[in-house]
Amino acid sequence: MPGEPQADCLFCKIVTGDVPATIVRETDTTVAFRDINPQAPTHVLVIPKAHYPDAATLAVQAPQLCADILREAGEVAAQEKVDGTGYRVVFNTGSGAGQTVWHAHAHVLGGRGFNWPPG
Ligand code: DGP
Repeated sequence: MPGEPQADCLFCKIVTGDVPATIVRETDTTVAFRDINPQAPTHVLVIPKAHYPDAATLAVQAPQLCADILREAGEVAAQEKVDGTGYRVVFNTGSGAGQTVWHAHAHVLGGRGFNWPPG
């Protein structure tokens, strides 16, 4: 079933509390926690509690969750006080783009300058 928890998924284990994480926000449908390997002063991951392997699959199978994640990304930025200067929201999708965890997640990065195009 789409959205069902996966026993071997690291982020599903963060949702259940079986793997610890520094959670900064939580809603009925999402969890936001600090990235273990931060790439900016603020680096928070926003995930759906339900399991979808990547953002593209999430968009097709559970579009409301995409809206929830983007709303929460904005809430994280405001809570972290990086919304004024600007922040970046990234969905690495596919291994060629750097995706390493196969549970959809948005990176919310802020607190420093950013280049374009991204590396
Ligand atoms: P990506 O490369 O886009 O799939 O991003 C996965 C991110 O997940 C990466 O920036 C590091 C982070 N990460 C991996 N393992 C853990 C963990 O156990 N805890 C936390 N908080 N973050 C993790």
